[in-house]
Amino acid sequence: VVTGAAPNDEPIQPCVEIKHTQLLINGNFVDAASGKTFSTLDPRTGEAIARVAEGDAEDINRAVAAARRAFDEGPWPRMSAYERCRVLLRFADLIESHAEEIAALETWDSGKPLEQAAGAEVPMVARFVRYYAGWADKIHGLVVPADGPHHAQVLHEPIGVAGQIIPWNFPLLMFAWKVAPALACGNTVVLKTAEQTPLSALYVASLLHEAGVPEGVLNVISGFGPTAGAALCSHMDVDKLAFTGSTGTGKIILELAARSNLKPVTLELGGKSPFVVMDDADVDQAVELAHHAVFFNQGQCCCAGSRTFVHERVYDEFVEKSKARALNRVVGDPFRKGVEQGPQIDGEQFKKILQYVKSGVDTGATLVAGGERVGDRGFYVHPTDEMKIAQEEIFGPVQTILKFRGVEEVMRRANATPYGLAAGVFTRSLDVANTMARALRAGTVWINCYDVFDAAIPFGGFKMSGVGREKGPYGLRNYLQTKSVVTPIRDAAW
Ligand code: TXE
Repeated sequence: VVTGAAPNDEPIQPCVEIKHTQLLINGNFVDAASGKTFSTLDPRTGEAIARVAEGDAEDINRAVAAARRAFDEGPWPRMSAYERCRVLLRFADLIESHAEEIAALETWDSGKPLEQAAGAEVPMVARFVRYYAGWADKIHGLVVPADGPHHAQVLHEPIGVAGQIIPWNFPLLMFAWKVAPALACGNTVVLKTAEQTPLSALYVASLLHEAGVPEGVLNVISGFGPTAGAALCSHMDVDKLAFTGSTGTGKIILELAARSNLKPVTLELGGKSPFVVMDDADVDQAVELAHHAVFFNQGQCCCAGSRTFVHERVYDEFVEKSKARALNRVVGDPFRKGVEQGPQIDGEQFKKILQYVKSGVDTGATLVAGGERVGDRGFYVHPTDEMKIAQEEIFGPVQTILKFRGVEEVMRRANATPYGLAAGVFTRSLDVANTMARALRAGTVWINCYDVFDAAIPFGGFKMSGVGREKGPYGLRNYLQTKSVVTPIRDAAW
């Protein structure tokens, strides 16, 4: 493995000031009602970056009350859609003008390479906010040609107070995916960040206020899942829930919603996505793409192409080249230039990944590269290539390369998982590409590409990878209620 900067070197000191560590409730940064705080850790060292207010049920109550007021009485749902659009556009401008600070905070808190945070995530966040800003004044209802003399209209209204819970792998992007469509539709929001990565959301939420969002429209609570998260899901005054995270927690959330007020829930959950390489593919290109599909973001992507299926005719060449590519991967301090892979998010994920690698070897897989810790502090893992039929989400830099013989076989095996978030197909044959695109049970099928994200393309899972779709016009549906209004037409001339 190439260590761009040995993880044992002194970590680079980030050039960013941590301005916000309190909860954001009703437009003000405040302490938790209990006064409690928790440490957010630097994944490079495992040491605390800052103490952050620890919200729990009482803070959720305060935040939901503020969001309720802002929805029921405030100007936000009633103000002109064009005004809402302009607030969101100003927000996107502010994100861009503070891009360096935002990217540095994100890297510090999550361990992702700064070049990726600054070059990809922050620009995507601004683009995403602008996409939904553009929708704000284009949400139209319908007029229905009903039988009889009736004027029937369908109104699309905001749903109310949205509770949103996000994970730690893309803290900023997940903030944008959740908050932008909700606000564009005129809803108010209580968002709970992941306990591992509270910092960037608090910072960008302050920019949204600078952009002119009214108080109480966006409330941000840092805290833990079973306390703050569960309280949000169970709250009787929350009208809708949106969650990104593990399938296990998704099930709990659905249950809490059902047991309280049956609020609708959208879920974006885990995956075990197949990446299929046919024998007509350009092997070098396929190796590179498959490498990125699984190793991007330290392997911590819900749609990671973590089961690489390779046709038997090119299998040996593919494994050799993938091994070389994994060994060339630059692991090191994510603040250093040229580093491709930083540390895993925390000790728990780090241990889980190494245990999966061990269990692969114990059950007969061949470990061809990596598979152990890099350095002796922080949560760095050697990029790993392994051959093993795997079913569970590893969420780390571990590539599992499986051999297949034919199209029918690989389609069956690719679909043989409880998940269905994404899939990749690498082939020169249009027929194979078309057949596979229809046969694969996944919310997104990338053909001869992977991880292409665009604000306008819907994203979400089949099977246990989720419920509903985010992004594009589909993402608006999650935040709108449908109301039919029927009026008789008296003395109709027709
Ligand atoms: O996830 P959780 P964790 C997968 C990945 C990873 C595993 C565990 O496989 O290894 O999940 O990660 C909040 N009520 N993904 O434990 O628990 C929690 O505070 C309400 C895939 O971090 O799902 C955080 O804000 N909320 C994934 C959020 O849920 C609760 C991204 C996600 O945490 C809660 C992350 C509860 N009872 C992990 N318990 C993806 N789809 O991208 C926890 N939370």
